[in-house]
Amino acid sequence: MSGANSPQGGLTRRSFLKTTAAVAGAATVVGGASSLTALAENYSAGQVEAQGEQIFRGVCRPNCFGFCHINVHVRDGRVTKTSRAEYNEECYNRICQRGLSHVHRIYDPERVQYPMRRAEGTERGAGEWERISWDEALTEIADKIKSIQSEYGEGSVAFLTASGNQASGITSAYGRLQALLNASSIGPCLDMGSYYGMQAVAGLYISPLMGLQMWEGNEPTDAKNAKTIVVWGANITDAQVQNWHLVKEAMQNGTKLVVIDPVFTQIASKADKWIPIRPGSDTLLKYALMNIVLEKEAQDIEFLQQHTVAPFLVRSDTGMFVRRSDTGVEPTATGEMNPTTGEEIMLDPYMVLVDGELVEVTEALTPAIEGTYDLDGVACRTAYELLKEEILSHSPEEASKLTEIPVEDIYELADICMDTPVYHYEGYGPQAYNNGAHTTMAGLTLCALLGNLGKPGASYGAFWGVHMGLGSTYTAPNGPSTGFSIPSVDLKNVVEKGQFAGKKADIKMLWMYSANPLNTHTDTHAWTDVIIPAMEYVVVADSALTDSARYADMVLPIAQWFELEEVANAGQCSSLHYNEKAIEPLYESKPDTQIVTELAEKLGLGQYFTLSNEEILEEVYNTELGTALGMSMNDLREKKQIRFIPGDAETDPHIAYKDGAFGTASGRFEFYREMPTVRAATTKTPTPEEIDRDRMAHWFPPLEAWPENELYSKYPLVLMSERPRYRVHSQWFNTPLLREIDPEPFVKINPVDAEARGITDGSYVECFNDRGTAVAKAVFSEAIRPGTLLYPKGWQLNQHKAGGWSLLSSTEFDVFAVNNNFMDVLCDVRVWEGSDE
Ligand SMILES: Nc1nc2c(c(=O)[nH]1)N[C@H]1C(S)=C(S)[C@@H](COP(=O)(O)OP(=O)(O)OC[C@H]3O[C@@H](n4cnc5c(=O)[nH]c(N)nc54)[C@H](O)[C@@H]3O)O[C@H]1N2
Ligand SMILES: Nc1nc2c(c(=O)[nH]1)N[C@H]1C(S)=C(S)[C@@H](COP(=O)(O)OP(=O)(O)OC[C@H]3O[C@@H](n4cnc5c(=O)[nH]c(N)nc54)[C@H](O)[C@@H]3O)O[C@H]1N2
Ligand code: SF4
Ligand SMILES: [Mo]
Repeated sequence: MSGANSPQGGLTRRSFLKTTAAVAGAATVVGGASSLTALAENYSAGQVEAQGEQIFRGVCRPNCFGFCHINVHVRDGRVTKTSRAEYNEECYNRICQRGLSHVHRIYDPERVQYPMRRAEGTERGAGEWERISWDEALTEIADKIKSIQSEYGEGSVAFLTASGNQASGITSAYGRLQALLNASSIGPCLDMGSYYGMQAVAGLYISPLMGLQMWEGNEPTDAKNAKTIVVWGANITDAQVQNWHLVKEAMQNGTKLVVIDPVFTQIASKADKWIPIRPGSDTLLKYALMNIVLEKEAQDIEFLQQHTVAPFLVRSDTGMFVRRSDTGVEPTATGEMNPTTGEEIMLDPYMVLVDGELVEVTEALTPAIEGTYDLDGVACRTAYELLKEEILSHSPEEASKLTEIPVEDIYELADICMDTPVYHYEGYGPQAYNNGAHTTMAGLTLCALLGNLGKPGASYGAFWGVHMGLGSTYTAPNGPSTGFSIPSVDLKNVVEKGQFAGKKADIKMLWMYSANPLNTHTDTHAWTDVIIPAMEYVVVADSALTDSARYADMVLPIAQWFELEEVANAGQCSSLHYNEKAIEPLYESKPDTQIVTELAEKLGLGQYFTLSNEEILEEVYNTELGTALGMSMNDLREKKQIRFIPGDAETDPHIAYKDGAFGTASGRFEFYREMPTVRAATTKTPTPEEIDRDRMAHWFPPLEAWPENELYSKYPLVLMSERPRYRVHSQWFNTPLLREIDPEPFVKINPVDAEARGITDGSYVECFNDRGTAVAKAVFSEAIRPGTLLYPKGWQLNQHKAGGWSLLSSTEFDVFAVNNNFMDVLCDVRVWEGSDE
């Protein structure tokens, strides 16, 4: 049996060895590094229109951060190939093997071609489908929405999305429908450890062009201005390929590269120094580095005084900063209104110490960063004193024991960090543990201590922006939805409790689009055993029969990226990217915008959905603001790529926190926070201890993946994932060309761990814990430290011989960051006893 319904999802084992070799070679070509010039020159020959061919501008838009501009070559209404198109900023020209294999994805015989309903009398997930017409499908969905809403309330219908396609048309159309229905939304909890950690201490940057740097750091084109690039758990050569040439070019100019990663990754192999670290322990290493900074008196006093909360006094009774009102002077009115609360802004300045006296911060040129003050019997200390105490409690020797990094290496790394400017490139590995937000907070704090922020070459973080829109009311014509906003990692709890935000919450219908949570979110069992069974109806709109689609009652075929006009609005480069329609939607597929429009008609909301896909984009971009900022649809159609942050990648790269300006309440770097607030409301409430803990970066072990954990004696291996070159998350999972090179799931294991368990290289093994199992081929690798396993992520369940990777992780989450703990997982591995075929 082959095709979408085969038990192994059409996984091919044919081996066209010749093709494989050729493609594997091409797979390493990314970007415009100078040593690849010869290849790049040959390659450009294929980027022009051949006779009888038309080229359309496409944008490849999975969330790999790349958003590569692509020439979509079309002949007789069919895409014949894809090639690299030019960015306006040349240094961002790039394409990868996935971008080159679109033809195989578009015409994948297993693509969902028509609406499919779960066959009557079969279980969800059984894989039996009945082809139906669009009219039948949308009538059924509309009836379900109406009946479920009337029985359980409007918020019982929920839409769930993730990062499958971050673009304006699709988001606007679903947003509008959701708002009009007062439906609930289930939001992604992906990479939120670092996002939360960054905004906790440094605030958010919103550019005058309406760009929001969700992950902030200097633009990677600035890395060349650093003496050293220190990579904290980023797999740049594989997961952020578009930036590798920037790192390499910096190295060719003399910048050094240090990589801190438990795994000897490809980029680690290119580094001047690789520092293997025990998973989940980065915060401790950062504190040890800060300890050495203090020992060597290398802290930047002026930066601390002027740009951080170091001189602010903290009250020992409330934990709040001392303000002028604490001295009995009433706050004064400013006459200005707070745009969010509508209340008048009152002036109540922070107080600092100068010569032992309390002074308003604006009056103090050089406030003391050390010192105490007795405020009518309440002891107060500067925030810097609190930080210092925390730093001094973590010696390099203690950190060395727990991180398993030799103490000399910690000292050497401290020297590197002190020799500024240093470009700290943070990836998403360290934050994928329950303590992840604190590694980001600690990394930024280390840099603030050294004044290594806000200048060329001096940075800590990542670089990823999203455009916030141009004042269009399209997504909420009658105001925002009154439904619930539930973080996906908490959905299981909400379903079990039937409560959210102090109200009854009966989520009974789920519509998933641009998301595959049964695969890409933690704890598949939470979905298959709790969430999905609690639903009366499940819809998935996708072009592939994913794990999530397989558990749906109705699967809707969507038009793929080059089959409609769109504007991609997120990612690295912080630009809007214009995607032209190259071909008609294949088979019976429709753009999401059209699906929403046709459904709205059946729901009696037709008067709100009179615009075509193109007109929706015009409505969203042709606002007064859009025209004023040069971001109208005309601008986009003409320019193709428009930055939504000021500057120029090559000549004027974005500098985060420029000149020490931070987006926090105080405008300073807040290594100490008065009142930590959660990123998103959940069914959990922070305890007083957790609030106290989150005021500053703190070291505490991962929830599970740590030797002290009681599970450790039973499950001694930390289960980590990597981003494979052949998929972005679960996308391209079935693309025949890529399956030739990467045919089936495998797991990398250190030979020491394998031999102790009688496992041989290339044999099938079962990774397991109390939550679930995954069977994959063992690949011996000295690059994996003993005590860990590493699997390339994104295979669908039915592509494994048994089980699946996300069955092993849990939906536990940190109450503040509300993040998926992808790597905070313990397991063990054994020889698989199942049959080979
Ligand atoms: N091909 C491909 N590219 C992708 C994606 C994809 O699925 N496929 N996904 C995209 C997305 S959404 C994201 S968020 C990015 C992520 O991009 P990256 O952050 O570059 O990649 P990750 O695989 O998340 O992890 C980075 C590294 O962290 C290491 N690591 C794990 N635990 C720790 C730890 O405790 N400390 C330290 N220091 N390192 C640790 C891992 O070994 C890994 O090498 O990749 C994007 N790019
Ligand atoms: N084990 C492990 N799992 C992880 C991670 C990890 O490090 N380890 N990383 C996580 C991270 S950081 C991320 S960002 C997530 C991503 O998680 P997801 O966003 O769920 O992953 P994708 O597979 O990229 O996309 C989901 C689906 O969107 C569909 N899609 C694409 N375009 C469109 C469209 O235009 N319309 C509709 N309706 N659907 C579309 C795709 O076909 C795909 O099936 O994965 C996470 N999963
Ligand atoms: S998958 Fe990512 S890196 Fe590859 S071509 Fe597409 S956008 Fe670019
Ligand atoms: Mo991500």
